[in-house]
Amino acid sequence: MRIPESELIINPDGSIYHLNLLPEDIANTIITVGDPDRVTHVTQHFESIEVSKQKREFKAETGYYKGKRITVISTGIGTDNIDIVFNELDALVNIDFSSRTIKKQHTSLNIVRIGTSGTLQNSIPVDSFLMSELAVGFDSLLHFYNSDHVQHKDISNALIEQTGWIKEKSDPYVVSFDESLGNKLKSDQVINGFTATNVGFYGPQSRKLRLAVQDVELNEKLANFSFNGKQLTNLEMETAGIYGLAKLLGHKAVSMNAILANRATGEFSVNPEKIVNDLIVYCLDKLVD
Ligand code: R1P
Repeated sequence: MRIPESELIINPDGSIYHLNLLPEDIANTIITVGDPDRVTHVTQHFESIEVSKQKREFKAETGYYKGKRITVISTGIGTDNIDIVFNELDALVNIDFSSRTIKKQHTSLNIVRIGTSGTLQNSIPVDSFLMSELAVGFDSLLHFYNSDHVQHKDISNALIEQTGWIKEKSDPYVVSFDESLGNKLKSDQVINGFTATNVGFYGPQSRKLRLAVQDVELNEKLANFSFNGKQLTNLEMETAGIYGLAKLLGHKAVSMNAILANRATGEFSVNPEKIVNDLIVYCLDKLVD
């Protein structure tokens, strides 16, 4: 079936609407980062760069690291941007732009988020690396798709019950990483985690500046939540959207977090650039292993 012009918007040069990329511009291995400036922090380690494009907060570079073709793209902040980035990356590989039809042969991308995050648990030190094995989304993104089959409802139901989640907030959805890609990125340097993805940085993550939050105990309740021995480890703003859309679209995704803050102790990394760069080099080397 032909996808109309209003649904799949292609720029006059043949590139996809927001990302400004052509199908041939991207590799099958993709690294997503939040901050557009972090793209070159990754590609500075490449031996060559063949594509460098930017539109809005979406900066992308494709090049080679130790002989492997990799695309690095910034998503900006939040799962609303993840919706755009993941649908458009998928369209670049799985939709034929000339006929506007879905290709018969599906291409699965390997996608690694290299992001920053704050831990909820006293026991997880600042400056550690954490891989999200599970993620819970407090945004509503996944509820706009037919997604029951990729959600772990038993876990989200337990979370609603244990935290007294109010109905005015969107129902949490729980999704998981891709185990095979996770195994590639794992080591004893990496903590396995259960990440909470929230819809904002301040109130939604219980940061109080001038506004009162609805539930002052939310972070404590999240830290104390437990399901079959699994506990929530950290807070950020993209992982659940990434896992949900990757599963729905048939891609493999893993979110790697540099823990910059400990929300339980109030501590913040003294050298955040170093820990993020260390995580970048760690992930690049694991991807070419
Ligand atoms: C908030 O400061 C941003 O930092 C974290 C959050 O997920 C959010 O995007 O990740 P990044 O450093 O990858 O952007």
